[in-house]
Amino acid sequence: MAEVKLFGTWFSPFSRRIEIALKLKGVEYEFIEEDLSNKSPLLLKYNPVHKKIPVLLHNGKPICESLVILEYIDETWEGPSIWPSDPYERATARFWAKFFDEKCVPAMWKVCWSKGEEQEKLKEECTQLLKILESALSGKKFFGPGENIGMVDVTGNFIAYWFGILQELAGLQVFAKEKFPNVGEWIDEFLNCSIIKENLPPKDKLTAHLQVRFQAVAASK
Ligand SMILES: N[C@@H](CCC(=O)N[C@@H](CS)C(=O)NCC(=O)O)C(=O)O
Repeated sequence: MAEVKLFGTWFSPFSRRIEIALKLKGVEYEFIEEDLSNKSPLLLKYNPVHKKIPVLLHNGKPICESLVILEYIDETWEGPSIWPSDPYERATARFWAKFFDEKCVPAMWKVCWSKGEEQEKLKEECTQLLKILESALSGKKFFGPGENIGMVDVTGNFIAYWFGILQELAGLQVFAKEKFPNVGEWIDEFLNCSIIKENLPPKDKLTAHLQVRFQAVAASK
């Protein structure tokens, strides 16, 4: 049987994505929890460029970067396609997944850790990004394909779950359901799916973990 290992951390939205994809495909895997403050020699060996989780190890061969791993999983294992097969829909899905990772995740992460003028700029940037998502989701339950939850939605897990918890801890209200109802609906539908619910870190555990980081940042200032 193929040997599949996933180097990740329980609190990472990036490694959670991979777990969802492996489960959807019915692939058995071993999860190796990394300590990111003391990265293992194996992680550094398998991802010497970025030195980040997740890394998927398939029969001894490493694959890095979550979006690349998600495509690899789809191409390697049979079972339900996790990316659309139609080339145009596939390209559109890649576009949104890239938009989440390159635009939304960095701005939504940074706005919660910044202060003053920098935070005000980031709030405005996040508002513009949310407006884009609001219009992309107009008349749609999920990013899809069709009416169904797909890999684009799964790659939006940070926006749908982590960002809400971070906002609360930072005392911000960049996202509010009243301001962005389509995004709010999408978040509710997303968090209601059983495959998602089963693959999210528990809210109290994640909140406590992030709170320690907030306290450490506050103490260092
Ligand atoms: N672009 C990467 C991002 C992965 C990422 O940021 N991983 C974080 C954990 S959530 C990490 O390993 N950080 C360790 C570090 O930056 O040293 C992907 O999609 O896989």
